[in-house]
Amino acid sequence: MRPSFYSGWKHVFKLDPDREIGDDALEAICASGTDAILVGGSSGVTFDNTVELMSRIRRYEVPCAFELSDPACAVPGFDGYFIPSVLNTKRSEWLIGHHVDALRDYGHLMPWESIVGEAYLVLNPDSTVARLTEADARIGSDAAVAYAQVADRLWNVPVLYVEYSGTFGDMELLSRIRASLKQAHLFYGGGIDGPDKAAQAARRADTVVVGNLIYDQLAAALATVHAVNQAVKEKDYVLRKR
Ligand code: 1GP
Repeated sequence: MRPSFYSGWKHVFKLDPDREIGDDALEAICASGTDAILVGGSSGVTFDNTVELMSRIRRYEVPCAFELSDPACAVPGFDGYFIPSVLNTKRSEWLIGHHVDALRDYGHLMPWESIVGEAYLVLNPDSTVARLTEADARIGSDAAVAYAQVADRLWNVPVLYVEYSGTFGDMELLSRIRASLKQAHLFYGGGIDGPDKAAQAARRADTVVVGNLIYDQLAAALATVHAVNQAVKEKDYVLRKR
C-alpha cells in the first residue's frame, strides 16, 4: 500500500534548511495549526543544516516531512519523505537520472513505507528550481494540463506539485489541472502573500504550501492557516450541497 501520511494536509509551511529562522518564529510556525512542516529547498541544503532544522522542529508535535533530492542529505527521523521529479525539465537527470543513481547505490536502504514520489510541474521560469533544472516553464495551459495528466493518469504519481515558487500562479490553470486529475493529490505552492491568495489556492489544490512569506512577513504567513481551513470548509459545504 502507498504511504498516505500527507493525505489529510490542507496547509503546510515549507522551511528551507539554508535559511535562518529564529526560535520564536519557528515556535509560532510549528504551533500555528498548520497540518505539517515540509523541509526542503532548491539550493544549499546539506545533511548538517537539515539535521539541525529537523531537530529544532522535533520539539513540537507537528508532523514533519522532507523533500529529498540528494541522497547525501538523507537524514533519518522525518515522518515522511517526498522524492521530487521535475516533469517539464529539459534535463532527464531531474526527471529520472538522479533517482536511478540514488537507487542503484541506496535502494536496499530505502524506508519505502514512508517514501512518496512527487511530480513537480514548474511554472515560474524565474524561480531557482526552474533555472537549476532547466524547466520549460513557459509552456501554455494546454501543455501544462497534458503534463499533469501524463503524471496522474499514465504514471499514477501520488502527488502532483504545481510549483510557482516566488510568484502567484494562474488560478484558472490550477482549476483546469484540478479538474483533469483522476487520482493524484494536488499540492500548490508559490507567491502566497497572505490569507486572500491562500484561500484562492485552497479552493483548487488539496494542499497549499506557504514558503517565502514565513521569512518575509511572519504574521501574514500565520494568517494563511485559518484562511486555508476556512476556504476548505466552504468548498466542502458547496460540494455537499451539490
Ligand atoms: C516553494 O512552493 C513553495 O517551493 C512555496 O513558494 O516560497 O513562493 O511561497 P513560495
